[in-house]
Amino acid sequence: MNCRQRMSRSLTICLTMLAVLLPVLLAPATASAQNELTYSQYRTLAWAAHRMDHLAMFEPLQGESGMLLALGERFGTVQVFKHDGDSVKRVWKSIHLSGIPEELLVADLDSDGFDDALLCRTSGSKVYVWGLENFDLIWESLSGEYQSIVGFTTANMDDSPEQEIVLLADNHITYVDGVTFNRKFTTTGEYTATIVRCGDVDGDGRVEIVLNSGQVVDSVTGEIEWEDEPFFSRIELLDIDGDGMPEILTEGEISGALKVFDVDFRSEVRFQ
Ligand SMILES: [Ca+2]
Ligand SMILES: [Ca+2]
Ligand SMILES: [Ca+2]
Ligand SMILES: [Ca+2]
Repeated sequence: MNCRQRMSRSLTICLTMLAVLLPVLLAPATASAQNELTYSQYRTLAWAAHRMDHLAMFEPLQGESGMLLALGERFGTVQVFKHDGDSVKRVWKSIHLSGIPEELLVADLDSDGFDDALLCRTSGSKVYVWGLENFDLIWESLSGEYQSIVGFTTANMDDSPEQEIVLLADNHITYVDGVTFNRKFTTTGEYTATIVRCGDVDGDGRVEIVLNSGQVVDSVTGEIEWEDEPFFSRIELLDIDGDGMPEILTEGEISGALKVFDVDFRSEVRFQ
């Protein structure tokens, strides 16, 4: 065997060893990748979280694998579960709340582009806000402050960059600042809605409040800008035609038709 043949043989041996060792060397990376949710697991979690008021899903803040699911249970606590590809474990449980959790939201209250707060509305007419970092309680509405809170959302309603918590409380719409938690505005008008959503639905640069009772309300004056027949029980805002203005989508809880309203044209979208 000459020198060239020996080098060739050594190279072959090295490549063979590499082929054998490579899977072993890559094993730790493969194991950690298994902790990520599969697409199917993620979709199942997201489906439930988006369909149910008592669930809210959010990403781990430090970029770890998996997803977090907050659940408001009927014995009076909110609990957070960490789901990854091969396990689920509870990472936090609240104190006993005043009333039963009715709706959970995750929000970016300081408007920096990252979710930072978990909010819960309870049957005791209270709202609780916990920071996502450590689940410290950062605000709760005062006991007795509201007789009933039937719906809420978060949106930026005014000139301050932070979001406001928008409450449907005692038949009025109230904004609470998402950073100072001061009450900023309460409408004089009364509304009988159960779902509130906020967005610039007519493209005039000002956010409107959309209620499932069928009213579109100016966010600065609290006056009704436009009103149609009552919407179905559920409403969402989504720009379905890409013109930069969200349409109002409404459907019933169980079955029936979808209606879409374009507030800019003050009419139902006929899809013709
Ligand atoms: Ca934030
Ligand atoms: Ca604001
Ligand atoms: Ca507007
Ligand atoms: Ca649109």
